[in-house]
Parts: sequence; structure tokens; C-alpha cells
Amino acid sequence: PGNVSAVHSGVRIDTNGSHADGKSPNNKQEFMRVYEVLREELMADDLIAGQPSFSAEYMKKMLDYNVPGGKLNRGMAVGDILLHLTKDASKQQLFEANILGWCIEWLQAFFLVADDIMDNSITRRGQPCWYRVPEVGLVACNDYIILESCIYRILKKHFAGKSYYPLLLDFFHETTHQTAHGQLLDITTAPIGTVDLSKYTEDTYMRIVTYKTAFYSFYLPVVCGLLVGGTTFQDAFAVAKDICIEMGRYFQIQDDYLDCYGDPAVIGKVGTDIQDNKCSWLIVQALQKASPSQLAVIKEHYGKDDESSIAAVKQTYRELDVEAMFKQYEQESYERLSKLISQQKFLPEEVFTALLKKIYKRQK
Ligand code: DMA
Ligand code: MG
Ligand code: MG
Ligand code: MG
Repeated sequence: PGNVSAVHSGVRIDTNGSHADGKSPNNKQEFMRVYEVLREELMADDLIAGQPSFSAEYMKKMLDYNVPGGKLNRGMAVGDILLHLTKDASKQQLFEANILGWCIEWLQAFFLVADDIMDNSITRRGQPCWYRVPEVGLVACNDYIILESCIYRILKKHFAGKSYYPLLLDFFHETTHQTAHGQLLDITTAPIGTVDLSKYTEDTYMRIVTYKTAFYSFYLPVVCGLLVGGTTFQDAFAVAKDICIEMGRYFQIQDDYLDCYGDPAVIGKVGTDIQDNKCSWLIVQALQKASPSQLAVIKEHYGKDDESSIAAVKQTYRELDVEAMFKQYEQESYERLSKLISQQKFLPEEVFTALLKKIYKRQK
């Protein structure tokens, strides 16, 4: 349909400005309706429907608790991208894009349930982390396996007949591989109870955030939009990857910033990076600027789970004005991204500018 062939031939389609208000062309209510459809399909599965009702009810509660409660940026992005790619997308294509959007939200739910256990976190999306719910505890480990398996049941049901089904499976598997190894590096850079500040290099930091966040949060939604839109043109994927990696790094640096400076009531979670010894953007920057005495304070207090140690680290951040370093990075990153977006010729700029607009200077 329409513009997709232009994408294939490598001609830039300039559609800038048609959604200049920053609103999603895709519709949130409709997106939520698709969630209900997918959940009911999963629940109607022979195996699950055949379980005693208490088991099926647990499943439903687990899904509702963990899948739909986030910002839905990643999930909604797939439909948006499709519509920016081809203005005459069919209703069926938009439905398929939204299904893939939900698969990404399912993937995210799977990683977050596990991440909160590993990070010993307290709240997520304004409610207790799933593993903290009394009747859940470490059953959450089986729940995240179920969350992941849902992705492939949904894909099979809705995409098994498509020519791009193998590509889709491969992208979801590849992204899981990348994210899991980002998480592994995140965890092994900061083992509980041992602080080794020499590990907190800019290079390791960039590897962590690229793998744990950028691929699943940005590249995967764009890939899904391209596939539903009918694009298999390699150059479009390569350009998307470069831009999405840069955007994903910026997004995770914001997450690190908000962990310390965000309002828990707004971000829906309580920051734990300082006491968790995390290789966060803030500590990597602080270490590069710290005086010997400030370094001593960091060595003494980073990674300790008590209020006075957390306060001492935050005081050092204040002295070094790490907040100003973040604002400067934010500005530079925005400019770098805008340039990357306008310089490429394979995809409508709006595919990326709409993503960027949603996250630039975000408070949550
Ligand atoms: C989370 O990094 C990354 C994944 C893949 C879930 P994080 O621990 O900083 O995330 P959060 O701050 O949301 O716990
Ligand atoms: Mg975490
Ligand atoms: Mg984590
Ligand atoms: Mg975080």
C-alpha cells in the first residue's frame, strides 16, 4: 500500500507536521481493547481453560497486574510507526501493529517482574512490585516465564500465516538475548555487597544501557512497525537501528536520572540505584569529576542500604552538580538525534520524531 513502495525504493517520504500536536495517531482506548482481546484469547487456551478455576484466576490477575499498567509508550509506538510509514494502512494492519505492540508490553512485563526481584525493588507503576505481593513471592519466577511464553502464543495465533513470521520470531528472540545480556552486565558490574568503582567505566555503562534498554524499548517497536507496513528493505532497518540505539541510551540515562531526582509519586517507583550499587549514569559521571575527598565519600557510602549513606552520596552529587551534567547531556543528545533523523533518507522523519517527542524531558 501507498508509501511502503516508496520506502522500498529508498525515497524519503516527508510527512512531517501531520501530527504536530505530539498526540498519538493511534488510539489508547482501542489499544486497551486489543489487550482485552489478547488476554481472553490466552485464557481460552485449552490448557488454561481446563485448569481448576483458582489457577486460571491467578493467571488473569497476574496478567492484569503486570502487563497493561505502564505508560504503554513502547506498545502504542508500533501502531504510530505504521501510520507514519503509510497513511493508508488498513484497519487490519493497525490491529496487527497493536497486537505486536502488546507483545512488546508482554516482553517488558516479563523483564520487569524479574528485574524487580534482582534489584530488590519496592514499587512499580504505583503499586507493590509483583514479587512483593504476599501470595506471590517467588512464584513470580514462574510468572515471568509464563509472561514470556504468552508472546509466542500470541505471535503464533495472529502471525503464523505471514511471510514475515520467521523474521518476527527471530527479532523477539534476538531482542530477548540482547536484553538478558544487558541485564547480566548490569548485575555483574554491581554485585551485591562488593563495590568496585573501577568497573564503572563509560564504556561498560554504554554497553549495559544499549543492551538492557535500547533494543527492546526502541528498535523492536520500529522493527514491528516496519514489518507490518511491509518493509523488508535492509537499509531502513540499519538506519532505524542506529537511531533507536542512540534514543534508547538517552532514555535509560533519563531513567537513571529519575531514579535519584524523580518524584516517586510521578514515576511510580522508588529509586534503589545508590543502595543497589548500580552502574548508573550519575555515578559514572560523578567518578570522572570527583576530588580525592569526594571519591572517599563515594567509596565509603555507595552501595550501602541505609539512609545516611544514601544521603551522603546524594550530597556528593549535589556538590558536583551532576544534575547540570545531565541537563547538558540531554541537550546534546537531543541535537545529535535530531541530526541523525534528518540526515537519513530511508524512513519518514516522523517515525522517529514522534518517539523522541514522547520522551524528551520526560518526568516519568
Ligand atoms: C531495567 O533497568 C531494564 C530492564 C530490561 C527491565 P532498571 O533496573 O534501571 O529499570 P527500573 O528503574 O525500571 O527498575
Ligand atoms: Mg530495576
Ligand atoms: Mg535493573
Ligand atoms: Mg532504573
